[in-house]
Amino acid sequence: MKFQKIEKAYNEAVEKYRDIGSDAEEAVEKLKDVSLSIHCWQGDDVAGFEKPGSHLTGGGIQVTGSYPGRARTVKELRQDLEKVYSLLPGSHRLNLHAIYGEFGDTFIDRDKIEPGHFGGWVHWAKDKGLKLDFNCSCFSHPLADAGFTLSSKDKNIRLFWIEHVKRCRRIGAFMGRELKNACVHNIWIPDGSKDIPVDRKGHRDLLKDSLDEIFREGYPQKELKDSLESKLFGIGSESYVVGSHEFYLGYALTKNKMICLDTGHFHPTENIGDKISAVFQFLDGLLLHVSRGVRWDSDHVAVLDDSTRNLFEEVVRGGYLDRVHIALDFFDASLNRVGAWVIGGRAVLKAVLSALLEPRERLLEVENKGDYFSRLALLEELKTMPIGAVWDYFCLLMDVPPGQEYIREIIQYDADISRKRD
Ligand code: RNT
Ligand code: ZN
Repeated sequence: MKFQKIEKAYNEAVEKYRDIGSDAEEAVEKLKDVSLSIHCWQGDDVAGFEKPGSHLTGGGIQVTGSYPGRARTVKELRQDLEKVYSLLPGSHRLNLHAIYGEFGDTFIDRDKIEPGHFGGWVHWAKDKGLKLDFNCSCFSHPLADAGFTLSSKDKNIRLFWIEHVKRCRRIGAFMGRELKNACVHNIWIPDGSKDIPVDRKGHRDLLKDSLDEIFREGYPQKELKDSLESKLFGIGSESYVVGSHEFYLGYALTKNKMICLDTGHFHPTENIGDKISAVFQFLDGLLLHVSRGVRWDSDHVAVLDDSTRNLFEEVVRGGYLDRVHIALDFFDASLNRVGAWVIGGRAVLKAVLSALLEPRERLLEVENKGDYFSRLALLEELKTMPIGAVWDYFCLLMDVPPGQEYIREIIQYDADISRKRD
């Protein structure tokens, strides 16, 4: 019965989209191939498993909220992730940070981690049919406390982090090899300063040298893809960030790497969507960290807002879906964490669907004719088209709850699992 209702609404929606010039059936087919890299760190407030029970943050990464039920062990995190995947239509990836290894009872410092510490994740991923992405963790560590890691003027600190990142790339390549699917390894460092520095150049010289050293080790593209994430400012690095957008864009272009555009890492009025067709003139691949900055890089849960929609409109309009790696990057501890993941993941998929439902040729035609009235009118009409009916049908096809049904499931999970943890 439910299926029939959804199918009926979908068929009507297909008609309506056809009338406006879009192919909803094709949009559904294309959405099936869109894979999100789900960030492990939403489940435990970026704490990781280095030291059991530890709850460290640093490097400007700020988690606020005290909702009960944070995942405290690898087992709990996997349990939460399984719930998340069961509520996201399509087949998705897992994005791990280096601090999420299985280190046993002994403390393994970051310059000592090995592929073996991630063997359990690889095993689990194989079992669940997931692919993996990876990140070095250059924060929440005593050697990051002074504010500089790969660009530190202290040679020992720098060497420590270089070793860490080298090992992380090795681990990423191991994941890519094992899962027969390239692992995206992303580097984000918190380096910068609170107050006005006089040697901006010095740290950037060092960062460039550190990266050159890190990338001396080459891996086949089918195992590992490297990405570099810039930032405008952070808490404690308000006046200067070593790894700025210009720095990494330049580095990526000259060394054939990807950049990562985190939607919270630019001036609040900057349009991230606008950057897509600019950087793709010169880059082969791009990583996106979809987040929601509220007044600052606050890492709120992604929602279907104008900027997220515009971002994916630009990805789809440019024909770049095959060249972008879409990852989520938010962490909110003020609501059920599994629910937050699901809201964000579903919102991003809806944003992609919404972009796929645009009557591209018609829009282009009126724009090329200079008929800006029709262009604006069509864009307005699209906002009230029945995307929800197409979304529900897609969920049903992919065997996940359509519409609001996941809310009940999250509330149940909250009562049965999350709230029983603390
Ligand atoms: C920090 C960056 C970075 C982190 C994660 C944990 O501002 O966005 O991507 O959020 O790597
Ligand atoms: Zn990010």
